[in-house]
Amino acid sequence: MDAAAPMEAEQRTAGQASTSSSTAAGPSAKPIVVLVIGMAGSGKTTLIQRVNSHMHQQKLNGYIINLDPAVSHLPYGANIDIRDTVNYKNVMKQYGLGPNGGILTACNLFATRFDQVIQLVEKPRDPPLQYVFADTPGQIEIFTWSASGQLVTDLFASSMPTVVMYVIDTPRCTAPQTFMSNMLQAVSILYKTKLPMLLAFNKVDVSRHEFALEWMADFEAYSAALEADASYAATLSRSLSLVLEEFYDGMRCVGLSALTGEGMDELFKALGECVQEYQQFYVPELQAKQQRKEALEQKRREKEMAKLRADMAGKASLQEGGNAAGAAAAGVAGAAGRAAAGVQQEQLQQGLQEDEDAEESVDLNLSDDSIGSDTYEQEQ
Ligand SMILES: Nc1nc2c(ncn2[C@@H]2O[C@H](COP(=O)(O)OP(=O)(O)OP(=O)(O)O)[C@@H](O)[C@H]2O)c(=O)[nH]1
Ligand SMILES: [Mg+2]
Repeated sequence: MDAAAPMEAEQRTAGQASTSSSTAAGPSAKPIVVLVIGMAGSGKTTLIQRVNSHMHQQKLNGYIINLDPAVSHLPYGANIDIRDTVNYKNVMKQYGLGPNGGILTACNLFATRFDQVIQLVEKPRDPPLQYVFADTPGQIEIFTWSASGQLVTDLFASSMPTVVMYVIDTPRCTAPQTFMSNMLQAVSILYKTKLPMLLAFNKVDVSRHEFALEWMADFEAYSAALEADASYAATLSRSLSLVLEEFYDGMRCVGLSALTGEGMDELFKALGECVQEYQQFYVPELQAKQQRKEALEQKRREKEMAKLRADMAGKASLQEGGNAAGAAAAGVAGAAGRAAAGVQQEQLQQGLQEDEDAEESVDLNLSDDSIGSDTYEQEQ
């Protein structure tokens, strides 16, 4: 893997999408990060191509990151492309993996350098960036249920307003049970990322998405669509539809066509609303999480300091005992005894000094290992 690759790739394509003088987000505002996630073939890449040309048209300052190592052709100019850093076919050969293992490992390798990507995105620009779109692999679980996906999501979400755009292949959702599978996938992503989400019903040029909106708004309508089906799966879908009412209620939905460009204005409007949700719910949650971590660290430090003080007190009383013994010996054995007591005291002093030195390193150790493990417990 080439360490400098994200930088080089960015320099190579810098400015491709950055032509705007419009600063709708404000000069000091951070860009809105949109993680484009969806099932294979739902149209994520084509949609980003459409979004890219819309941003050029509207003079919005955008930035595109491709996180799919297996894509053979990109219809847009990515500012950062994972393929410039890691070749998933080489990874497959090197580690003896199949295609999915290769893609997953390539993503994991790239994620280890993702702090560089964040730095590039955060680099001051004039005019500043307004939107960052990230294209993800078609194998949805490679991003949503992997360490790399989690890392990328967390790094973005803790630095910039971040939104998940879940792309749905509308024509393939017209069957009520396929629709339900897609909704369950969306719920699981929402549950995993806890970020504001937008449902993007793509390919409305082939099939309008109003049926989906109706099913989401009206349980009876969804139930009626399943009426002829008395199978176990249909009954389960009916029950799930009731359970999902709350999920449907707060969900923003837009109908889009990557092919014709329909729905682009609605998409950007909905993204703005998602950012408000991010500020309102995610930021306080993030701050609370940080405070919990700090409190945990502080508690652990105090505990270790108390333990150390107790050890020191024990050593000091030992030292006093040593002095008394030295004095008694001096009384009996004269100068030789006094010398022996002096040596003993010196050794004890040296011991204490060593402990004091050790205090610093114990303290430092604390802030590394223990905090990590405790945080992990807390997160569980
Ligand atoms: N009719 C129509 N076809 C579309 C639309 N968006 C994408 N497609 C087609 O859907 C197919 C898949 O599109 P991609 O953009 O490659 O989908 P993807 O989600 O990136 O695919 P993976 O990355 O492989 O998961 C292509 O043949 C596109 O031309 C759309 O809005 N309307
Ligand atoms: Mg794609």
